[in-house]
Amino acid sequence: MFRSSYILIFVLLVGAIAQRDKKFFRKDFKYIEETQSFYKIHTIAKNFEDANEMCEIEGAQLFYPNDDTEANAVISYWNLTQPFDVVFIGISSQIVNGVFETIDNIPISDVYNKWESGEPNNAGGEENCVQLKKNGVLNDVSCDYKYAFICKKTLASLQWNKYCHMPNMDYEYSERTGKCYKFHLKPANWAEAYAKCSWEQGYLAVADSQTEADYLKEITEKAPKDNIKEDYLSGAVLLGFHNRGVKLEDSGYSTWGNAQPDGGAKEKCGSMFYNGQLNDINCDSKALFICEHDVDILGSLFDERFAALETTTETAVNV
Ligand SMILES: [Ca+2]
Ligand SMILES: [Ca+2]
Ligand SMILES: [Ca+2]
Repeated sequence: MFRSSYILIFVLLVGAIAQRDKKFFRKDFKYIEETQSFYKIHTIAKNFEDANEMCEIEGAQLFYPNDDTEANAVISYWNLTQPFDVVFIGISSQIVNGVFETIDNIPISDVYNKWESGEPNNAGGEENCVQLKKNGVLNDVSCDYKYAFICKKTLASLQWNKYCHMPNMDYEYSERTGKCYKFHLKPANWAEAYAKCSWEQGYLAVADSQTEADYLKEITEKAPKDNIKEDYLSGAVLLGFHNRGVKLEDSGYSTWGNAQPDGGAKEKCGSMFYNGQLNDINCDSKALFICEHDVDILGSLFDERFAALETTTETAVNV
């Protein structure tokens, strides 16, 4: 004998992708169709070297205009959004004095090179960097001055880390923890490490469980630490717990190393010995560090890059 019954079937339809639109790099970068590139205007003034480094950390490059079209497109975006009149651009004559080339070694004559009248004048004999003014002209200035700047990423150079749901291929997905990580081999102090992780769209790693602590220990062991030339404190990697940050008791893992914490007021920042046990560390100590990135499952379904349509259908079926 059959009995009628109602069974609820939940159907999750994922992947009904209407239109793929891969024009997404990072939320803080604006895509300009005309130049097929993404831009971010940095409003905090930096010297040339630091501006360059900031763009690299963001996975981009210090902007310079390739041609009139790009100069016009970017300047009009800049005009709409920011009040300042000059930005540093990715052109300098630091290698050979007086010979200007782009940060990717293209002679200035092959890109946008509208100098202001009377420029470049190499005033004081030390103007090796270039600023772009809002009216579209270039002027050589000292590389030590600080200006706002613009980072650029071309659509053609964009690589998408589909496991980590981010444009940074250096992050590796761990199946055990469901998170992504990057081991940094350039030593930094805690505040620098914290900032670098966040500029990369991650955060200074925190071990939330024994499983994650074991994983962090493993990647620390495997990291090619032998070739680092800079001075740094070896033996511990910086982690994101801190007297003002994530409380250890809330993190799910709090196995201290032998006799730790032992630094009191002198060691207010978090680290992990290479053996996986925690250690308080001086916030000024330079050490290696690990950034962590959450893979947002929901975000992956509603991937901003693909405008995926997701439909949850609840159907009652009479059998
Ligand atoms: Ca000048
Ligand atoms: Ca974690
Ligand atoms: Ca300590």
